[in-house]
Amino acid sequence: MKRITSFEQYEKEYKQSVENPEAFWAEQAEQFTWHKKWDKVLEWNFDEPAIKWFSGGKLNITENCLDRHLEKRGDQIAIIAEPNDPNGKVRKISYKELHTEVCRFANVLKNNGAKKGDRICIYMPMVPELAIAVLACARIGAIHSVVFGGFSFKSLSDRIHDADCNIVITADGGFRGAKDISLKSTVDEALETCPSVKKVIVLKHSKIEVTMKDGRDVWWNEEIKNVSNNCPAEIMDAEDMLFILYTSGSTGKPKGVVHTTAGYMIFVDYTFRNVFQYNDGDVFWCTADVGWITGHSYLIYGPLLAGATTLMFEGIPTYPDAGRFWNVIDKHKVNIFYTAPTAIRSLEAMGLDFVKPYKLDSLRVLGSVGEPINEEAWNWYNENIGKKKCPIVDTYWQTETGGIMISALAGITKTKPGFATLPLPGIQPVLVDEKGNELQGNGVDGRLCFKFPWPGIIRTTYGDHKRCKETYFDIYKGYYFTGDGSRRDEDGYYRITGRVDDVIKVSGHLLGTAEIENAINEHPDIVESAVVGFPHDIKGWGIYAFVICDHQRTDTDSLKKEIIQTVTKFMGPIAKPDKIQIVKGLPKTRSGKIMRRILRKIAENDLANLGDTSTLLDPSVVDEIKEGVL
Ligand code: 7RM
Repeated sequence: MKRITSFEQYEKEYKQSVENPEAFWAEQAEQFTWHKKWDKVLEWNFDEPAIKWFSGGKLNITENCLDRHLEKRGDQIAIIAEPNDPNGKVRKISYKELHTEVCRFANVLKNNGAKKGDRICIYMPMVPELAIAVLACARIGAIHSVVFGGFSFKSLSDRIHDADCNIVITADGGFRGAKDISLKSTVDEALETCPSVKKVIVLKHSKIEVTMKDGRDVWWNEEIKNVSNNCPAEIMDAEDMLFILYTSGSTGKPKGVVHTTAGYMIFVDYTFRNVFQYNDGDVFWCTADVGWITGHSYLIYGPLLAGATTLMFEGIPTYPDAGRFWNVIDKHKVNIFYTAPTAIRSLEAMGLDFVKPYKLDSLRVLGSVGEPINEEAWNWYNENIGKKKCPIVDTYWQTETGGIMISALAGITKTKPGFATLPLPGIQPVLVDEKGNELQGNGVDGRLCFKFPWPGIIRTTYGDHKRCKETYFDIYKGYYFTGDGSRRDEDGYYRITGRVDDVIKVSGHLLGTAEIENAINEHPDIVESAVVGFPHDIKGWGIYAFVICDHQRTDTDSLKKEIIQTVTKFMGPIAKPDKIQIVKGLPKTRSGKIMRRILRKIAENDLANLGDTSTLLDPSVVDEIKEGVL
């Protein structure tokens, strides 16, 4: 398999990709199975936005993930599934078997009324059937919308509603550490307000009791018995939708990020092979949940397109103890390990005794994703996990970019702790000032944009193209805006400094502060709330909520507990506030806008630098909040 093997080659390829992007990406597209070749590599316009890659081309991504490999590596393991229980049964699924399972489940979907273009919601634990469900949707041209199993019924029903799904695929429940998580009952609750859903297909996986609704709910394990192994792939247009994945925004409800077939495929394949320097036979482990983009691109699609062996782990890093990741790496001889800084920091905090029992000598490459990796965590990862022999790739990208944008190529690009380093071939980053002027040269700080399309770029936000335009393409004319700040240092290396809008990365999960506020406001005694992030040693960012109560409740401890329960119930445990401060008023401008800048400073305990408060409607609220700061 072709890939970049030296820094000189990277520089050459980068130059070619900027001088002639169409020729560059067309060359990457050649290796795939196409039913019809494309007519035009790229048509684009960032104003609308309207972006088409490989238009006229016809293909199915699952033929490229599965059928294409059968001849050469049919018996090679495609998926290793490590269960939550370290003594449980490991499952190893070959490419041949995965192909058969995907075809069979695709037939189950058809038998249950699924058609090309339908939206199908997947709400499952981290088991191979989740990957099978995703691929089976793609096989028949249905659009998958995976919802993270940690989201609660309200987040689930909002997403099902927005995409107007007709089928939900779920399981009775799943295992996470010592806890059993029920999923089907959450689906039942969500579906009370989702009349579009006609069928629910339920995998029997845990021992959790479920109720099945007659005519609507069917068991996966029953349906799969009497179907054929054969399911021809639906032939898709290059720009047909492949999936929707919801991501939080700075306002309102999450947006359904839309990715299409050919561009996404080519981009995740190229970035997977080059960033991780994947060698034939390597075992690759991405610890992200498939409910997030990292799981889509680098647990399922990227590895399978490359014919790799991908590991799927159902459990958590601290069960049965904080050595579990390292245990799994030794057990399955993992060569490339890809995780998030928050996981590294939390395991570092548990101490080296959990690392020492393990050899970790199969490891060759380490990856990081999701948030800036601080120098201390980088060094700990390098010394104790990589034994100073494994290059660390700090990969910067987003749900909207489909795949990795700025990253070292393992062992090829010289790394620097805290820096994502350089753009991949085909990627043209720019930094702009607040007015949108491009900053030239090195040694500059600005807002990170991209000025030219790449094949994995977001095409639209489902059902609301205007929102896509306004969020990403209108803020700085002619550019795609990421929402992140970044430095470009003297060497031209990029260091991402974090979000410049009202979303926060909490333990690697992107959350909108407005979404959390809405969940808090579901509590009957809360009139208004304002949520901001504050720096947190392990989570990266913690959640600080300022809340106004509609009558004086003296039992503040129980009120705070109730608020946490409310957020867990409506959004999910990942959005639980770390700190809740009950206040009488919020700092608002005369036009009624909450001045979050001030609240952020208070939450960070930087009380001396609140800045100008004279434009506030009532500056005295700030003193009251300052006094009660937690
Ligand atoms: C892949 C993913 C996107 C946001 C993005 C950044 C932050 C991601 C890095 C990073 C610094 C990194 N998708 N981010 N990777 N910040 N260094 N290597 O995380 O849609 O969930 O989040 O994550 O703020 O805009 S995401």
